[in-house]
Amino acid sequence: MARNKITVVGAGHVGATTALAIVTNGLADVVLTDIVEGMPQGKALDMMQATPLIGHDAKITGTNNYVDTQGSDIVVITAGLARRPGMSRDDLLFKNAEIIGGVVEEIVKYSPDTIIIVVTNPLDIMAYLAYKKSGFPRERVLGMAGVLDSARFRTFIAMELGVSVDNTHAFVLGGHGDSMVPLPRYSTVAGVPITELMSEEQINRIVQRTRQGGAEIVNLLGTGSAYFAPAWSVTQMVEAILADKKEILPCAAYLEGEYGVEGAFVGVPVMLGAGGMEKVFEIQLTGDERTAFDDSVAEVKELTAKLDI
Ligand code: TXD
Repeated sequence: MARNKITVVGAGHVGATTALAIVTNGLADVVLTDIVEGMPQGKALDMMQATPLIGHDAKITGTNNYVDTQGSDIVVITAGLARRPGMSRDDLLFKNAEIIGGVVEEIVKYSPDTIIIVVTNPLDIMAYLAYKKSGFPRERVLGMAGVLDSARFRTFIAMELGVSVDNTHAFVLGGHGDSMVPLPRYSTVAGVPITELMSEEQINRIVQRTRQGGAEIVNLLGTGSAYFAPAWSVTQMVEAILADKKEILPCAAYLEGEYGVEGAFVGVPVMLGAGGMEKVFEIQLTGDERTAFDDSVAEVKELTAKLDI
């Protein structure tokens, strides 16, 4: 049986770590591509040499040429710039939009049937751009953010209550970043909502820390942003798709009326299977949750409108 093939575009922190996570979990062969010459080849070779120790026979290829990405089952896009001093959020938006536009064109040429998972920030807008540029049905374009935000929330719940992360489940909606909407009422420990296990003060504190999860790490690192948890988050989505798990995970998806949203990428729970985003899973929101969600959607739409797509 032929092994699955996954391309990771951008061999930087998140891209290379994602490649390693995919191989570590024995999910697929990986093609790692970047504009920098030699670097993806070097990282791929280093990872190949780890496979005897990892115990999986994956083939990892580093390249600067999209020909090598041909026929990928899934393409993960992590290419882009991080914000530098003096660069506004809008500067970053336009620069990364240019990069994603070019990448998607190449991807579509060599893998017309692939499923795209966008990681590059600003996430919801880059996912929207990839969707429009690719011309793919919405099932085959997803953004990764909610799995990471939920993992952060789960970690903080486990730390706060001193329980296993295995017992935690977290629900996060909305756009990626400050406007995300963690839902404590649907976040549980061994099936019990955290609203029954923690005080309001405790919940507010960890909700706030989850919202600021990315920034907290950026500040500590000094340069660059988080990549271990992001890489494993992508890998969970990859696994759900390859194994046709029908797993419900929070992802950025293109909404066509669900949650009252028409024509925008927003983080919602979706069912992931062999077809990609097979279904949007709708849940009832209370008044406050609805308002927070709508604010988040408005923020995403405002930023999307700045791009002439
Ligand atoms: O939750 C999430 N979605 C995120 C998003 C979590 C973590 C990181 N998030 C975003 O992912 C972050 O804000 C960035 O926009 C991307 C990638 O983050 P990473 O930390 O991996 O950045 P690096 O290390 O700078 O790597 C980016 C690589 C680098 O090697 C560049 O040479 C390459 O992208 N790059 C390109 N590759 C291919 N093609 C083009 N055009 C290109 N341009 C740059």
